[in-house]
Amino acid sequence: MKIYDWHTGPYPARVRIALAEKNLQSSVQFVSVNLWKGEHKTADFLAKNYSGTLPVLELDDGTLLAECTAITEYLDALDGAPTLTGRTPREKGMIHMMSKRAELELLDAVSVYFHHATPGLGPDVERDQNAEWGLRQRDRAVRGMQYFDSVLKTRSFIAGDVFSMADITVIGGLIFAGFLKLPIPAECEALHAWYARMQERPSFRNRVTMSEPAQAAV
Ligand code: GTS
Repeated sequence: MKIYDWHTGPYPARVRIALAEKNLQSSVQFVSVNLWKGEHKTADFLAKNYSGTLPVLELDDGTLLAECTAITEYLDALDGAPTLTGRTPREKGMIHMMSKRAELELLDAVSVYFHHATPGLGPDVERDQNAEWGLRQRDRAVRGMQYFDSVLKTRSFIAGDVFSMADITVIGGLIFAGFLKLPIPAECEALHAWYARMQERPSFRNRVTMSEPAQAAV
């Protein structure tokens, strides 16, 4: 299998963490696509993923899977343990809901802020910015942090009592927020404590060095 990604990217981090949690790193070859040079918007790459985003998983039969959720579900279905997308119908439902909520209320919101209200990937890539929309999404992301803090006051992980894809999606959001110096509000003590625990996981620590990037880290 091949993964087209960018080694420091917050969305690629979601798949890299999933691979590490499942000990599948040696099953994939990483192909670096330089976002800062706009390589994800070339015709060749758009033929792989219509949406022009990373990561993309290419299976040995040539099947192309985009979307972190779809890729994580595919990887999770390859073997049994640990399970990232749920063991029971209830767990599966909760994890999917909370992961989607983490995209809507945090990760995708931070991403819109980056692409619309900051220089983003630079003028050659960011051709359709709307700063007002970006700033609204920044505020939405901060409200999202407060929401996930309230969730973590009631349970150990985002979707229940086990680590799951939903935790990985919130981690992606906080990695992206960290790049942009958008802090977790100080009063969000449960979210701070959970994130400190997440950063201790080997899958978090080793994710960037999982491949040998051809380009310098950004
Ligand atoms: N919904 C997609 C998913 O879940 O995979 C979003 C993927 C996404 O936005 N990826 C970023 C991207 O390609 C990669 S990174 O910013 O995290 O490194 N962004 C480039 C762009 O131009 O939107």
